[in-house]
Amino acid sequence: MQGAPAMQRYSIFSLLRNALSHHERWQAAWRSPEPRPAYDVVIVGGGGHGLATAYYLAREHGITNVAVLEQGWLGGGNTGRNTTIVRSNYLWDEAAHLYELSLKLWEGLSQDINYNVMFSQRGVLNLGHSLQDMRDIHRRVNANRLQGIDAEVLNAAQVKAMVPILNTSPGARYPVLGASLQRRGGVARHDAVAWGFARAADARGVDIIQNCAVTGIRRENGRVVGVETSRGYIGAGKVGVVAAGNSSVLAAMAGLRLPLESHPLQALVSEPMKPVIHTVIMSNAVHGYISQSDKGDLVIGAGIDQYAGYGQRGSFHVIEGTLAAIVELFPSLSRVRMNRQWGGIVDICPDACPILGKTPVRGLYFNCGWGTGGFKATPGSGFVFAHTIARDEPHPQNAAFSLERFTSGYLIDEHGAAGVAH
Ligand code: FAD
Ligand code: PYC
Repeated sequence: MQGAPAMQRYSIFSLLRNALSHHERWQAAWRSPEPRPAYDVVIVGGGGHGLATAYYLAREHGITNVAVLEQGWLGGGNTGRNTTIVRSNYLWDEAAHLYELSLKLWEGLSQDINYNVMFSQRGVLNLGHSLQDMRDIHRRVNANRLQGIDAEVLNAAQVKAMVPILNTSPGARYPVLGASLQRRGGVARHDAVAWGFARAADARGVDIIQNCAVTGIRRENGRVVGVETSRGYIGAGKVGVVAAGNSSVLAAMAGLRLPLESHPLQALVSEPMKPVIHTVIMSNAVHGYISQSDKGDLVIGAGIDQYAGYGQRGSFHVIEGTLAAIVELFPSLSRVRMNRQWGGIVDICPDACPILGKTPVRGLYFNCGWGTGGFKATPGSGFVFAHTIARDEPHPQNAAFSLERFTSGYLIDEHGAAGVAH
């Protein structure tokens, strides 16, 4: 200890003090205020997207009379249930630019919100198992390069060099012919994203109110005027709904129908192991993907359960199919034990792209339909949604993702890039 720098001494003492306490001296990261009678903007949903929206409303537009209403606890929805993959390698310009805006924000996020979100750019591989997979990979990599997004095609030997435990033998049930690689892709700590945005938004004056379910959306003369909640009525100049798996339920409260289907999507983690996988590996063909957390557990995800529903749990046959595929790809993992499994509800649009914009009700905005892939979009989604709410017009990067595309027919089909889970 002698001669240790002051900062280090402080950290060791505070670590000891907190280890021996019951955390009673910990400073709350955000306030828990009583709801005010009215706000300029009410955000429904305290997941990453809702909290990011509130943060950027305050930071970019100076709108701080804002409440985020969360029915449970922050990040208890899909934000805390996803497998944390971040990438921007989508096919069509509209989607690729939106996700790339987000990826650029991820690259400075920990500094921006002064909270370590553990963003780790360890690369994302999308495996190709057939000639058609490889044609699709080439097409998407070429598109990404034209869009200014980093993308490479790897052959089987290059994939093997990156992931030695992957079975690349030609006799494998799913032979690996190659892969696309986005080196700037990776993973982040999902809870930290919610907590970091919450703390940063709170510091700018946003009220974050947990255990506050929105039960109705009040309208007068075609305009939103407030929300009914489990803690009473709250007036609002504008309302932004960012409720992921519950979007259709919220839309119905405003007399709207959205082109969404809600499905369970599940994931599981293994016991912790020494590092064996240093990148993210996804395989659309086999509906499985895997990465290894810094703690050492294997993080494994599946395709959606095909039935629609609101139960935040999955079914055994999907886990069984996914683990069979993972073991085919990584035979040496066959004896690893799985520790935990969970599910979240994802809202999926017919074109596997989100809805982000205005609704026929004036002052009411929806941000939904991210399906199986919205975690990577968290900062970008919040950034453009805040712009849309503040200015009552879309940001150039979300203009194509309006509700009108389902009547104009200008769909943006990203089923290929949304990939694995579909
Ligand atoms: P949420 O975090 O779900 O936030 C919505 C919030 O709204 C919830 O907290 C909910 O409680 C609240 N709410 C709902 N109704 C009400 C109401 N009436 N009143 C008040 N609050 C309400 N995406 C990726 O990019 N990469 C991945 O690797 C990835 N893996 C995934 C794996 C799984 C198993 C799952 C389920 C999803 C995955 N996703 C992934 C998708 C991603 O998690 C979501 O798209 C994203 O987290 C959505 O964020 P959100 O903030 O909109 O939603
Ligand atoms: O969108 O990259 C993704 C993803 C991976 C797993 C679930 N979603």
